[in-house]
Amino acid sequence: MPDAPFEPTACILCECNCGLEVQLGGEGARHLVRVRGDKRHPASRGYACEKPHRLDAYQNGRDRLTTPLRRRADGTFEPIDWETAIGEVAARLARVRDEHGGEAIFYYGGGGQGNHLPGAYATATRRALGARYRSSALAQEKTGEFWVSERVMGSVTRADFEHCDVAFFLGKNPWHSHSIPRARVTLKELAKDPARTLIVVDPRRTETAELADVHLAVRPGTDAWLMAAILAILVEEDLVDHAFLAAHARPADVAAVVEALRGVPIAACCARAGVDQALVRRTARILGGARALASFEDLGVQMNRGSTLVSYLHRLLVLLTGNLGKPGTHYIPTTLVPIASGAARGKSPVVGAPIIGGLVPCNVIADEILTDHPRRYRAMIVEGANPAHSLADSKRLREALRALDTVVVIDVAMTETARLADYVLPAASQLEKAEATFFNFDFPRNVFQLRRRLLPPPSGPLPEAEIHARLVEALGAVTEADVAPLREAAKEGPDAYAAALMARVVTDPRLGPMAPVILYRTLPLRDEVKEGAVLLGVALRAAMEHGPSLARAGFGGTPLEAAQALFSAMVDGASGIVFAVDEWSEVLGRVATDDRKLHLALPDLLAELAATARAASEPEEADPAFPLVLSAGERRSFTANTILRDPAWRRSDAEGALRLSREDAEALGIRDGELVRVTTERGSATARAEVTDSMQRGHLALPNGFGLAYPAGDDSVVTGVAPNELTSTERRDRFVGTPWHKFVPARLERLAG
Ligand SMILES: Nc1nc2c(c(=O)[nH]1)N[C@H]1C(S)=C(S)[C@@H](COP(=O)(O)OP(=O)(O)OC[C@H]3O[C@@H](n4cnc5c(=O)[nH]c(N)nc54)[C@H](O)[C@@H]3O)O[C@H]1N2
Ligand SMILES: Nc1nc2c(c(=O)[nH]1)N[C@H]1C(S)=C(S)[C@@H](COP(=O)(O)OP(=O)(O)OC[C@H]3O[C@@H](n4cnc5c(=O)[nH]c(N)nc54)[C@H](O)[C@@H]3O)O[C@H]1N2
Ligand code: SF4
Ligand SMILES: [Mo]
Repeated sequence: MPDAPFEPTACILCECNCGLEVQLGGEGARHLVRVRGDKRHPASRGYACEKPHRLDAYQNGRDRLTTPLRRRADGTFEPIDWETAIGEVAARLARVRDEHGGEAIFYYGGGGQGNHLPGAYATATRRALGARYRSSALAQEKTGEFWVSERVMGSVTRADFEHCDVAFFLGKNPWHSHSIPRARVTLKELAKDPARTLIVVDPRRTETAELADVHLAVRPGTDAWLMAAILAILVEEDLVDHAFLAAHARPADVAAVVEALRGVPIAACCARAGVDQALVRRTARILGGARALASFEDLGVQMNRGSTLVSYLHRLLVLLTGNLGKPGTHYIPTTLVPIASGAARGKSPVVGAPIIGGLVPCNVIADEILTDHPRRYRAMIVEGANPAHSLADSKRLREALRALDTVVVIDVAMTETARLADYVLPAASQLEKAEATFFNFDFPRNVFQLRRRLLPPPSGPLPEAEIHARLVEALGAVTEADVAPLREAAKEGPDAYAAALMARVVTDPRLGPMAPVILYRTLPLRDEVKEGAVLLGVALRAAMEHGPSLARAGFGGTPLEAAQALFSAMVDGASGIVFAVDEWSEVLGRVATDDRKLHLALPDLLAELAATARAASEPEEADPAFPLVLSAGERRSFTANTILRDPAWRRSDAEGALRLSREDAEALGIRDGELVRVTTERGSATARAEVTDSMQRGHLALPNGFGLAYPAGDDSVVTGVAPNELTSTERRDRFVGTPWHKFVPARLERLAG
């Protein structure tokens, strides 16, 4: 038999979503036999790292869910049919809504690294239930950056590493974590070109740091001092871009920032950060002298002490040096769905925590539940996420999930969170339905890919679009009478359908919020792209908001015409399409503050800077019981959050070693490969030690994505340490509540034997 053809899809293991081509084969032709980068994908252009070659472990995991499950009184699960499951879930959630208000129903997730269409369909379910509060992983990593960016620029930015002459990575290891297109190609090009400079700020000598021209091996948790020193040197040595600031910033802001930075004690800050002042000065001069600076901050600082201050200082670095709006610098992308929003609106009902970008801080979720406050959450829907594993303090989160009246989990696998649910609803895998992500941040040509369904789901699981459609129907929010006219219109062609949609749905306050489900139920689409229906709404919004960018990509005309053309291209472009073409000259015009100027001076964060600067020469306060700092959750070659659960997918670091320095190993009498016990204020775990020169003294690292239970024979086996058994919810940023996963006080001991 000839080999099956390679079919286009995308990788679902990190937010790059590189285009892939896969060949199906094996039993029932349901295995991913060969996987390679897709050269036709407009962003990744054939690139893929080592991880997607193991994607079959996702598609054919032994813990895949095959039927809806209902918890019995004794905690075990019984299989139930879909009709029972949908009926009972709808009835229980409706009861919570009727007794306590829809606000008591909390929604968590909506998609991981590869699957964002479920979140779009879930908006219908949330609206049908009147659910108001929600969160996702973004509220324990990016909300600080988003909030600061929103206040300074009215928008988030990304950067163009392909064309920069100076690249700056702050608490980020893109060699393994990627997050920029074709990361390793770009990093190697930077490293080998003598005219370009790669700068890495990381306590560990990471794979990226190995390639760097300058590695600032900052002491863990002291980036605020390092960044303050760099900025103060820029001011002291007059390396700021005055022309840029005169044109785009408010003079009073510039003056306030300059004055604040003049008060920073540079020598003390460098000493506190553990970096030689001469090296910091050299770095500041490179940054200040860059023709084009591209920079990226990530979890090393965003999940660490002073995270929001560091995000602010990073924005100041970019803007004081004028690195916004020209090739090789920062840009404001054209987005399809505003997932990276920093708008602060409202507070969480119990704790009063700020809601940024619509998300309740992950670290307060347990506090919002474990209370007798009348507005506590009573039910939770979890979709495409594993919060019992991924949120700080797993023990407390488990307790919170158990305290809820109803927990519904929609997932492909029996996860740590699903085990605590009242109802588990099995989802079709990302190869068994059409899927997409809204991590579309490229520039000047921005890319979107609707991946086709490559194989039908086995009997049992359903695509989330279908699950949400059934739920809203069971809740009575969409009836046959609502959808029948659209079905009729569809028979007359796309224009009649669009007209009916505008007249009957978009403008109807009851049906408007149900649009995703109505589109799914009525838009005639081929089976392999059926779940793409909601994209018609997405395309319509994009056409109304970003007409010129879409037109340059070939989607012109009236907004409706543009939307229809874009939607057709999305549905037909199996390897991804360019949906927006931008121009660098437009970027500064996208600054969306009220007066369209950069608001450099944020008083609360300047006060925080002043307090931090004052504290520069104070000694580090370490609890003698926990003298070391654990970074809980490092990205490595074979980690991918909890998307791949079968431990056999890893070709190295099978157990997820705990990394420590030679100095600490010697002091503690620990040899490479020995078992050690790591203890924090919240828990204790056993791991295998990896003694390495890449770690600095006092710093420990454990990988993320470990500690998952996976079936082995009649039993299940847990491999490695679940990082959040060791973290606490209280250690969090005081502005936006993001956790300090990278700064967990810890102690280490050798285990006998
Ligand atoms: N292989 C792989 N890639 C992934 C993922 C994955 O699970 N596996 N997950 C994806 C996701 S969801 C995300 S959010 C990104 C995250 O991507 P990254 O943020 O790059 O990932 P991490 O390895 O968690 O943290 C980055 C670095 O922070 C450093 N660090 C620790 N403490 C400090 C400190 O005090 N200061 C500074 N400056 N640095 C510090 C660590 O040494 C580490 O090298 O990765 C994405 N890519
Ligand atoms: N201590 C510590 N904790 C961390 C981190 C850390 O560095 N340290 N990193 C944090 C970060 S940055 C992130 S992004 C989070 C990630 O944590 P989460 O947001 O919880 O996401 P994942 O672990 O990726 O879990 C994704 C879930 O989606 C399921 N899934 C896969 N495909 C589908 C599908 O098609 N449909 C449905 N319904 N489900 C599907 C998978 O089985 C899995 O259960 O973890 C965070 N937690
Ligand atoms: S870089 Fe990310 S999306 Fe691309 S192949 Fe690797 S894990 Fe997959
Ligand atoms: Mo993440």
